[in-house]
Amino acid sequence: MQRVFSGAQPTGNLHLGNYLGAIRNWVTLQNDFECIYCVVDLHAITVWQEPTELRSNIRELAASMIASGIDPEKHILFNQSQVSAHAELAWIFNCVARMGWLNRMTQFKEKAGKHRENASLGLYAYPSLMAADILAYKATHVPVGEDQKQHLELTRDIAIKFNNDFKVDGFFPTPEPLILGPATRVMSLRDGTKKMSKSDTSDMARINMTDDADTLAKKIRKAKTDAEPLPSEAEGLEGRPEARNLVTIYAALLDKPVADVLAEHGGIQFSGFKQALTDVVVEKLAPITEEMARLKNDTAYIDATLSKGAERANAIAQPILREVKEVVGFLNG
Ligand code: AQP
Repeated sequence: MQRVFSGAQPTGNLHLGNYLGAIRNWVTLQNDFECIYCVVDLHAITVWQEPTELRSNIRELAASMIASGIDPEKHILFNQSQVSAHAELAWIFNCVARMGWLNRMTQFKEKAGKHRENASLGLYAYPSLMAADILAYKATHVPVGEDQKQHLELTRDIAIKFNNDFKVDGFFPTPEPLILGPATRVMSLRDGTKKMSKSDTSDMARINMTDDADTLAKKIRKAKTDAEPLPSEAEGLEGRPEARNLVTIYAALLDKPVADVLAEHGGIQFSGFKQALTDVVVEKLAPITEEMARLKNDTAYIDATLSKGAERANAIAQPILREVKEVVGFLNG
């Protein structure tokens, strides 16, 4: 069976973009693939995390995945730092990847900002760790949002270079990105040209998975829009990023084509559409939010589930790591 690997960072503020662009698709993939899903805490610390908050965010993210429908019994759900193969393989990949490749990564440039010399070395090497995450399991498919496409291309480059350098044709697969669903890039509620992001300083820019119904209603009511009513056809969304974003979210949550949403709501003012959108967001998110809160408090269950997941992940990754060490010329003890 083909194998899927994907992960999300426990950096708090899990939002609708993470859900529609990633977690919801991961749930669907469980029907057709062997799936390995990871809370990537090693990635999270590439930017400073307060330790107590990090621990809480790890549990919250695991809870949100289970509450969204990830099945930790049939598939594997675990926490990255509990499987040492990720860090070990990442070091080997640091020696395969070229600095020129990493210099091109737009996410590093965005996250490091103007003061690049103050960014952590880990943030720079992030894509190499991501390659290790995927290739430690020889995963064939990786569901990601648009923003991770460039990193996945780098994973493919690392796999190809490793296979060539060590003359082990086909040893690592070149994993395929799965950019799924109608909402691969959910945008900020305050600026339709910026993606919805955990690190946005404005909480009003984001629909958090933990928001209650009143907060959701307020955020959607205050979301930026233009003065025009909704168009009846998709062409009418051209040059209207905020309008496009709200319509896309509505369509994605209801699993409907955007054209159908516009055919139904075209001509109405945004005030009316925002009410309809609030109803749908609350209806779809409330059961997940409730279950997340319940599971998050059951820390014994979450911790035991992640530990069991780590054991199962380790059972796949360790033999692959042994093979890698053999190929590289290390002594396997
Ligand atoms: N706005 C988005 N729309 C669609 N998909 C998104 N993803 C993130 N933002 C959007 C996808 O969510 C998955 C988990 O990503 P992550 O935990 O690595 O989070 P991130 O990319 O760090 O999330 P943010 O909000 O973008 O964080 P910051 O603010 O730190 O940059 C990934 O598959 C990602 O594509």
